[in-house]
Amino acid sequence: MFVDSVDIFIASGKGGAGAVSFRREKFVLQGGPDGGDGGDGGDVYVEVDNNADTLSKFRGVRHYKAKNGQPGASKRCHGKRGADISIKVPLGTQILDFDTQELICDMNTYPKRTLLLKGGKGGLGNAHFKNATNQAPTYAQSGKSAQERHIQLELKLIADVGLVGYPNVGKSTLISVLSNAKPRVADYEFTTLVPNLGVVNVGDYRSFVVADIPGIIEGASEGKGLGLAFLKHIERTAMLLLVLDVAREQDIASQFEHLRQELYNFSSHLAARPFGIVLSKSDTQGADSMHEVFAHFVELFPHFHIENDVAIAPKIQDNTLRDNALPRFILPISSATNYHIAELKTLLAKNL
Ligand SMILES: Nc1nc2c(ncn2[C@@H]2O[C@H](COP(=O)(O)OP(=O)(O)OP(=O)(O)O)[C@@H](O)[C@H]2O)c(=O)[nH]1
Ligand SMILES: [Mg+2]
Repeated sequence: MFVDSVDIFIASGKGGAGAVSFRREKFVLQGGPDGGDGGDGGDVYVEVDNNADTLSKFRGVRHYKAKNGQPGASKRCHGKRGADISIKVPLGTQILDFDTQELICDMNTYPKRTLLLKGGKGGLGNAHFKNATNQAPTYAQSGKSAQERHIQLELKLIADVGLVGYPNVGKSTLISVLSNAKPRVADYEFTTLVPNLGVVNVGDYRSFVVADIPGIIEGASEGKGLGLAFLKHIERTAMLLLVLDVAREQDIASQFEHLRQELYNFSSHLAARPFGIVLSKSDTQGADSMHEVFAHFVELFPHFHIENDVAIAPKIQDNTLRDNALPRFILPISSATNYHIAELKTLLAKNL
C-alpha cells in the first residue's frame, strides 16, 4: 500500500544515573568514592533507505524510542550507552514538526543520515566529586532526561519530469516506452493509483527520472477524482509534461486549458514550472488528420518554430527570460508505434 504521509512519536534515551559507592577492600580501611558514571541515552537518527518507496510501515508502529543509558556502578564502572535508533525513510521524505509544520530536515539525497534527537547525558558518579574538603561525597548526578518529539513524515518523490494529464490518456504507457518502468496500463480511468518513477536513458551517459502520477480531472482541486494530493509528488520536478489525448472526446485545447487551471489552483509555483506538451495516441488518427489537429493546436502559440510536426518555442533574445506560461515544445507522439518517442527524449533532456 502506498502511504505518503504519516505522523509518529520519537524519543531519545534517558541518561543513566551516576553511582554513589565507596571502595571497600581487605586491608584498605577508608577507600575513596568509586561510583562510576551513567551511560548516555541513545540518539534518534533518520536515514534514507534506498529500498523503501512508501511510508506504509509507519502506519503500524507509531512510537520509536532509543534505549536509556545504564546507571554507573561501583569500582568506577561506567554504565552502558543506550543504543541509538535510526528511522529509515524513502528518498524524498521530508521531516516536519507535527504541531508547527516547521521543516526539520529534507531527506532528499542518498546517502543521508541526520540526527533528530540527542540522548540525555549520563550522570557523573560520586568519584568525580571528591575534593580537599569533601573526601567522601555521597552525591552523584542523575542522568539527563530524554527528548521527545511528535513528527510528521511527508514523502515527496524526486523526479526531473512529471507527467500530468487526464485519466486514461496514456501517461503510464508513455513512461513504459520512455523508461525502464513497467506500470499497469489499462483501458479505463484511474488505472494508476500510486505514482511510478522511471529512469530514462539518453545516449550512453545521461539519464533523468520521470514520474507518472494518477490522472487529474476537472474539479480535482476541490477533491474530485483522486484529487490533487498526488500533485505534491511532482512539486519537486524541474519540468512538467502535459499529456493531451487526441482520441479523447474533449478536444485537446480544452484539455490543455483545464489542466493548466487545475495546476494553478493547486499551486502557482507548479503552474509556473516550465512544461512541454505531447499529443498522445496520434496513431488513432490518419496522418493527414493528425497533422491538421496538430497545426490547429499550435496556432494557439504564435511564433513557434515548426519542423516535421514538432513545434519549438521561439528563442527569446535573453535566454533566461522565458515565458513559463508557454510550452517549451509541442509534438504528437504515439507510445503504440513509438512515433516521436526518441525526439521527445531529446527534447526533455535539452530542457532540463
Ligand atoms: N492507440 C493507442 N493507445 C494507447 C497509446 N497509449 C496508451 N494507449 C491506451 O490507452 C489506454 C490508457 O493507457 P494508460 O497508459 O493506462 O493511461 P493513463 O493515462 O496512465 O491512465 P490512468 O492511469 O488511468 O490515469 C490503454 O488502453 C492503452 O493501451 C497510444 O499511443 N496509442
Ligand atoms: Mg496510468
